[in-house]
Amino acid sequence: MGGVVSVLRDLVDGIRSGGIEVLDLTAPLSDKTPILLLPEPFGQTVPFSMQEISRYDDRGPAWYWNNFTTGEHTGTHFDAPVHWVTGRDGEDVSQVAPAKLIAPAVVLDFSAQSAADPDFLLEVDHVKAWEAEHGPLPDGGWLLYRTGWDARAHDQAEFLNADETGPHTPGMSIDCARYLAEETPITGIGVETVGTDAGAAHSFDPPFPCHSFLLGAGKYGLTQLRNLDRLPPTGAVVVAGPLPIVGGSGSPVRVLALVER
Ligand code: 23J
Ligand code: MN
Repeated sequence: MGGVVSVLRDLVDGIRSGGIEVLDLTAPLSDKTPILLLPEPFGQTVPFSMQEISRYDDRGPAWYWNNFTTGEHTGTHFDAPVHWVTGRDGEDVSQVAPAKLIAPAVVLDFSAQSAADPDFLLEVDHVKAWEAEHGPLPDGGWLLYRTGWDARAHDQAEFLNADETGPHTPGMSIDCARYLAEETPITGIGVETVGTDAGAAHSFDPPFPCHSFLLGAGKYGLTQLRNLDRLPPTGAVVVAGPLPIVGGSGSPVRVLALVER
């Protein structure tokens, strides 16, 4: 018990002194936040929006407040297992254990490859080569996949990068998704793009393999992260707080990273 108290004291002291930096991996949420567009005939999510209730006026002289409208899968958000048919008997977003929301994270940087090829796919061999250099993927931790795509998040068209053949954004191969889901101890994967799957993944077999395999294995997804370039390859701790929407398939999430300086 004493030991636990001193670890927590060291943590808060470290944060206050700057020895531990707190980074925000969350994109700001507004009506400009890019959203996923699915091809016909699928249903669509809606953009984030706010409706003012009162602002120090007749409707409420001393208070300002809003209602807001959002999809569960808007902006920086959390995918729960029940989001996908393969995880339909799994957890909804309110059922994710709080202890799983604080976890180690590693960062795999493929921003150069993604800049050269917007359809770049992470492969099993890329992950194994990274592990040979940095050690095993963290048990119960996040694999954060850096692609540089956060630099496009100010503009829906640049972010989705779609042409007549559909969206072109980096992701991972079918085999890599299966490998991460079934052969590694990670709790989930985090990406900078609008979803965890590649833009072209609608035509993969199975479609959207990252969703299919990871969520089917009871793992999680985090999307539209930023500031991954400020994280070390290993050693960061991520705190991710989705709203406990009862029965929800996901939620906008604030994602913070703790990094020792
Ligand atoms: C529904 C269908 C396909 C996809 C998605 C949602 C997401 O990316 C998401 O936000 O989970 S690819
Ligand atoms: Mn999602």
